[in-house]
This record gives sequence, structure tokens and C-alpha cells, in this order.
Amino acid sequence: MGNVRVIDVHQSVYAVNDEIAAKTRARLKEEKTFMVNLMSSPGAGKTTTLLRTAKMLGDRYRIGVMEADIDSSVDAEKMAAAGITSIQVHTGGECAMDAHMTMQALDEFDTKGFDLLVMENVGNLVCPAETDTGASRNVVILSYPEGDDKPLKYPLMFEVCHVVLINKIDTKEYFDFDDEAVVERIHERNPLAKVFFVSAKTGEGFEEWISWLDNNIKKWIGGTV
Ligand SMILES: Nc1nc2c(ncn2[C@@H]2O[C@H](COP(=O)(O)OP(=O)(O)OP(=O)(O)O)[C@@H](O)[C@H]2O)c(=O)[nH]1
Ligand SMILES: [Mg+2]
Repeated sequence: MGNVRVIDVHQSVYAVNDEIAAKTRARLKEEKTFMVNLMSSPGAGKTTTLLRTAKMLGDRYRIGVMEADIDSSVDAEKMAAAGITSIQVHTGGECAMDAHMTMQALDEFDTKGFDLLVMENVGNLVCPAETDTGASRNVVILSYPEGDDKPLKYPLMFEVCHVVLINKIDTKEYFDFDDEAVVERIHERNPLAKVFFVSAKTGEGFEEWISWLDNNIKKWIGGTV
């Protein structure tokens, strides 16, 4: 394991998740930190998207990354190698971060100085959707190789997210992925969800996503949302 700070967080069996999540959101507002809970299946492109996003916004905002994983520290090491301030959070076998675990990670990381904090949640389209972490906004990545039927199979994930990034559009010729159908399926569950088509590998489509993020950070920090 490389030179990465690792903390272990534990699920509270007593805590009422939504109450803690609401406290976390209030604290983030007070501290003027916009926090994104980034979710997807394993390998959809969370870490790659984060690296490009941090590169594009790094001169405008102080950015911190919390990498939640069941055990390894691979992703935090990638962040550290790119010069991005990050910590690895180990969930001790839990398949998602809950509000209590997120609060512990925020305390340990000492997040006051960040404008944008991104938590890369455990790779999974089921458990992370069931638990409010207290983040300012939820973002899910769905990639072309996974198929356009995922909003039908994992509806809750698409209901709780504010943004859907459809990633790996550079691989379009290899997959039968119907762009219009996926947008329709997402909006059937969640009419307000923003959908952006991107390639974290080439950077295609990133301007729109970065512009959404920039506007939302400004509104959060300015206290207008
Ligand atoms: N072609 C292509 N490959 C991509 C793109 N984004 C990510 N990848 C590749 O997909 C693989 C997984 O990417 P990651 O960013 O590690 O995915 P992740 O969601 O962070 O994975 P876990 O943390 O393991 O859940 C890597 O080989 C990436 O290089 C993309 O836009 N296009
Ligand atoms: Mg990752």
C-alpha cells in the first residue's frame, strides 16, 4: 500500500440515518462545502471521471476526495498520484456509505477548507441508493457497456440522483446503447434528473457536466439553495 491515509468507519445500528444526513447537509452549508456522492456499478468510470473533473476545476476550487471502498486503497492512491488531496475510507464490509460513516469520514478528513468534496461511494447500483449520506447532491454514472436498461432494473438509484452521467461514449460503435431510450427511462423515474453524455477517457461532453457542477457549487456556497 502506498502513502495514503486510511480510516475505518463503522455503521451505527442505533443512529437514525436520515437525521444524521440532515445534520451533515446543514454542516456542509455552514462550512460552504459542496459535497457530491458519486455512485455507479464497479468500473463504470467513477475514478476516471473524478480525475478529469478535479483537473478541470482544480484552479477554481479547493477539491477533496473521499474514496470509499470495502477494503483496498487503490483509488486513493490514484488520486494522490495525480496530486489530489484524498483519503481512503474503509467500510469494513458494508456495501455502501451511510450517514453516520460519512460524518465520521468528514470529521477525520477535516473538510472545512474544501469548496468541493467528492465521495466515491462503493461500486454498486443497489445499496448506495438506499442510504442518504448527507451529501449536497447525488450523481450516478452509467456506462455504455452496462446497457440502457439499467434505469428499469435499478430504479431507486435513478430516482435518488440529481445527475446521471452516461459514460464511455467513445465506445459507442461496440455497444447497442439507445441514447433516447435511456433518457426516457431515467425521466420516467425522475423527471428532474440532468443527463449528460460523456467520455471520461477523451473528455468529450465534459463542458456541460463541469458547467452544471460549477453553477451548483456557486449556489451552495452562496447560500441560494
Ligand atoms: N473507453 C473508456 N474507458 C473508460 C472510460 N472511463 C473509464 N474507463 C475505463 O474503465 C475502467 C474502470 O474505470 P474506473 O474509473 O476505475 O471505474 P470506477 O467506477 O472508479 O471503478 P470501481 O472504483 O472499481 O468501482 C478503467 O479501465 C478506465 O480506464 C471512458 O470514458 N471510456
Ligand atoms: Mg474507482
